[in-house]
Amino acid sequence: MLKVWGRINSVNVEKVIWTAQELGIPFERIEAGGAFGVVDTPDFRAMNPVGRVPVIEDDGFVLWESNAIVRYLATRHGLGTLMPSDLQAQAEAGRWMDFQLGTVAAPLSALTWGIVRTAPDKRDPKALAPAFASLGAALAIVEAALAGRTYLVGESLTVADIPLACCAHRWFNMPLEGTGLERPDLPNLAAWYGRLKARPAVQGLMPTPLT
Ligand SMILES: N[C@@H](CCC(=O)N[C@@H](CS)C(=O)NCC(=O)O)C(=O)O
Repeated sequence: MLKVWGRINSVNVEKVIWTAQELGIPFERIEAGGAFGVVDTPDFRAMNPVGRVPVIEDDGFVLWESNAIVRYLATRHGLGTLMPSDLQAQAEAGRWMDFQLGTVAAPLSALTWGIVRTAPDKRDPKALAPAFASLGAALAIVEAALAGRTYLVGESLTVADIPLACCAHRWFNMPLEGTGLERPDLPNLAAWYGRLKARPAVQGLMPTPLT
């Protein structure tokens, strides 16, 4: 059976669990990372020298890097559905996944640590403002791409949507009260996030409040 190492409050682990659930793949999740530790053990480092979650093991095949895992699972179990079979649609989906990792992930991580994982009286909104602006600007690009569309690529859910929707969950649920930071209005993004979050495969995942 597919094994997934990683704590469930990691955005990168969520992508993988959502993908597995969307594809109906049975899996076992093993707690690792954060308060669970494990990531610095020799056994874990032998699987992932970076010491990060998620990691999967599938029929003896070990893989780390969340978006690579999402692509692998979708290609193995969902070619023509979650992974588009058309080469150009596949490239577009890959582009959105790279955009998530290359442009969205860093400011989101700064805000997760600076807001979600920092007590309200210790937050420094001034220091967080650049990350907040960068994330808002990146998500405004997704907002524009979603105009008149239900999904980012094609007419159904693909691997393009999952990583960015996991990030959108954090964006929309980050507690901003008392920080003076204000989310720009992104109605297409909000509607898309709402549709995706209602999918059966997402139920129980991505809880609020964020941790
Ligand atoms: N680019 C990597 C990033 C992995 C990563 O930074 N994972 C975080 C959790 S989101 C982690 O393992 N942090 C250390 C820990 O949880 O102990 C991926 O997408 O898989």
